Amino acid sequence: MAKYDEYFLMKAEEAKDYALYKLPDFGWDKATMECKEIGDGNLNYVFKVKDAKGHSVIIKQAGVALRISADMHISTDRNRIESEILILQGKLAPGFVPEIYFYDTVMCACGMEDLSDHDLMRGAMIQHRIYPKFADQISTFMANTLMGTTDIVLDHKEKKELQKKYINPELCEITEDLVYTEPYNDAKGRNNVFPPNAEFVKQELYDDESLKLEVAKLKTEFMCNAQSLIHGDLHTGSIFINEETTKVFDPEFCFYGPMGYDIGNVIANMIFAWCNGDAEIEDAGEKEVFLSWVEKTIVDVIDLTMSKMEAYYKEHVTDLMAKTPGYMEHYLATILADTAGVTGLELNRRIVGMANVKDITTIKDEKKRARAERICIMAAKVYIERRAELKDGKAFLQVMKDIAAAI
Ligand code: SR1
Ligand code: MG
Repeated sequence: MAKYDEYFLMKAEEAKDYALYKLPDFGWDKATMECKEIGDGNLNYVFKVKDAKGHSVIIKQAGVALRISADMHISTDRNRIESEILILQGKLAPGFVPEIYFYDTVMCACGMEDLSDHDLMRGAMIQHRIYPKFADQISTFMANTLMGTTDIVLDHKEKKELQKKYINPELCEITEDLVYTEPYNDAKGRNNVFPPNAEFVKQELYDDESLKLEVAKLKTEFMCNAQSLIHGDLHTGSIFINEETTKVFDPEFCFYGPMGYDIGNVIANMIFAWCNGDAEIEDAGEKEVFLSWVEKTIVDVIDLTMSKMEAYYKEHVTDLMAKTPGYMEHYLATILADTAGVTGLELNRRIVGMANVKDITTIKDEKKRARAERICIMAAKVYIERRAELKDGKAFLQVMKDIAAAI
């Protein structure tokens, strides 16, 4: 058996031996142990190791080259960041992240709780399943992890230590390029634009200078507002879910940035789910049930997150000046405006950028897919340009509904 004292990218058989080596006291039944690579993300390799006696573990390893593109290389240290953040988030929001059993800075791999009794949320959305507890659970996760890592709550030196420790330039650069730049100019020639919408994308995104000005302002906000230790990639592919629980994973893009980045990602990805249901569900009754739940979830995620943040603020604020009457309202209003802006940015980048979402790309009928994309883009422009005007969940939902009715 290898000693794992030098990095190499594992294959399934090696990951099985590695699980045995790292977790010798797991009670493994060696004879029936098996391993499968199950990753479907853009960056890493994910192995599920199990035996016939019910033991299992997920081994996640960072490769030097990204899965989405062999030309893109980023530091494998992202696995350490992800592991440490999951441990921290598990303390701030107990029960909302998988348990980390170990992490290994040589192999750039970690072992974590197997969540096979949950579904990956994006896949579940494409199958039009509903999860009535999701809005309450994700809003608790966000309020606790976001507010709990701010300057207004933490000791300022402790916050700056965290900021220093989790500065994440390479992963941030991916976001700065893929979310905040390329959807508006295809600067690196790697956008994936659905051909029937090519002219529409040119007119509505590449040629819209006033939109670009607002995106430029939001980009500075992303790069300069070290507000909170954000997840940094909180889409439905970073969430495992079942009827009872929501588990957030994959926080490798985490850094000190604006809280609205996480909340806006959740909202945009619910809009993708809505567009998929709108295009793909044929039965009118089923469609009504799924779309109504998504709509209620959009409203509730906004309103519950904001109200839980307000409660957290009132209970935990330590900064003296942040206790000044009126400041909390200002603080929360900027988070909500950022949330709207990021909702729009995430919508645009998943439609025209390098990393698309299956909710949209699996829509079979060309005309329906083109319409879904146009709904996302036109709603995105309103979320970005009128971000300061959207004051609650109902207002967020109305933007999408009005655009969908018009297209
Ligand atoms: C190059 S990585 C593309 C995307 O996958 C990740 O999940 C992030 O969303 C990133 O933007
Ligand atoms: Mg990811």
